[in-house]
Amino acid sequence: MEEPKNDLVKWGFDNRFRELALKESAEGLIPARVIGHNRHFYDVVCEKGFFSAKTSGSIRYNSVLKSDLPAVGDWVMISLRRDKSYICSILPRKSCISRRCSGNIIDEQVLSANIDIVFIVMSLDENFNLKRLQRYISVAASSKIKSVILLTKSDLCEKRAELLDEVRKVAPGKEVFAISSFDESTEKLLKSFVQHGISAVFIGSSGVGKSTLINTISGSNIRVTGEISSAVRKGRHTTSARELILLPSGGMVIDTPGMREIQNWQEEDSSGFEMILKLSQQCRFTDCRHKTEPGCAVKEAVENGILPAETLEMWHKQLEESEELRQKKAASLKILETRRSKRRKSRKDEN
Ligand SMILES: Nc1nc2c(ncn2[C@@H]2O[C@H](COP(=O)(O)OP(=O)(O)OP(=O)(O)O)[C@@H](O)[C@H]2O)c(=O)[nH]1
Ligand SMILES: [Mg+2]
Ligand SMILES: [Zn+2]
Repeated sequence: MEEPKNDLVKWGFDNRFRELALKESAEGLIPARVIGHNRHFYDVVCEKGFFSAKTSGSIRYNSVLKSDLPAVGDWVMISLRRDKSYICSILPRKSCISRRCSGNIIDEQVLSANIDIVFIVMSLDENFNLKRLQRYISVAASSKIKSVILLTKSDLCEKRAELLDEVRKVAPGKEVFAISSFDESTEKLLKSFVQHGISAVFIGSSGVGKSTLINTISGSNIRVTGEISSAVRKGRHTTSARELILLPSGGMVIDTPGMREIQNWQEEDSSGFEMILKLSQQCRFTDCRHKTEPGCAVKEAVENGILPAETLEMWHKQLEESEELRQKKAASLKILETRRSKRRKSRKDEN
């Protein structure tokens, strides 16, 4: 009797990926989704079940940026062998959330791939910070993925209506919810977004309640959260790896470790700053930078309390960073490409 096949559709395998996979399947490769990653192995799911796989030599040798390597959420083509499995190629991503790794060479790190919805999580306690929120919004927006803002720990907050208002100003048109992770209504709310075949990712600082929300939506304690380990007095438990989880009710969620800071990999994105763009049409000068120019409608809006000062501050910062990023990216790419060709050459010499 043939073994029952793992239905990849519930893992998000749609017609787009099916077509892409068909093109590559000639070499005996089969499609799989990366659902976890540790230092040496990738956990993948395919029609035949769950496996642990390594990247093939060609992926390793041909990657220039970190983003050329598989990430959680990626659809990949694997060769299944009895002893070892290899990831041989990555199917083109339909979307991804990336951040910039900085250092001397800047590089793109993909946090998760093939995502349909991003939950930006911020708690209504000391963690509340509009600038950080703006940053997350712009990261999600530049990846062209729908984002929803979840303000957690509303049970601990007395100024909830006030804070909600502030967030709405920073994120006009976005869906914003003030919730408590433990409320029954929260499960329903999350499920209304994460339906069959949909992949959602939770991002936000450490301790804001991402893993708790994942437990809530899955209706079980599959994730270890801060609370559980404080009970055994081992200090706060924080999530340490990205992992894609299939929900019993359908849909998938990715838990991510809290990030202290997220820096955008993409340059210049006006998403989240729509209000500034609109206002700037009324500035006296068409090239107004909204700094010291007279007749600036944007600065006026800040003075009148229509536009949060933080938003304008973030806009200026983003413009500066964009310019810097553009220059650094170009320089880094050169260095990385040189490295790659050297590596190729030494490999040829070896053979
Ligand atoms: N009062 C209250 N506490 C919450 C709520 N949501 C989460 N918590 C608590 O906040 C703490 C941290 O929650 P986690 O879910 O571990 O936070 P996290 O975002 O996954 O943190 P990292 O894994 O470090 O990124 C735990 O003690 C939770 O019980 C909430 O809505 N209200
Ligand atoms: Mg966590
Ligand atoms: Zn202006």
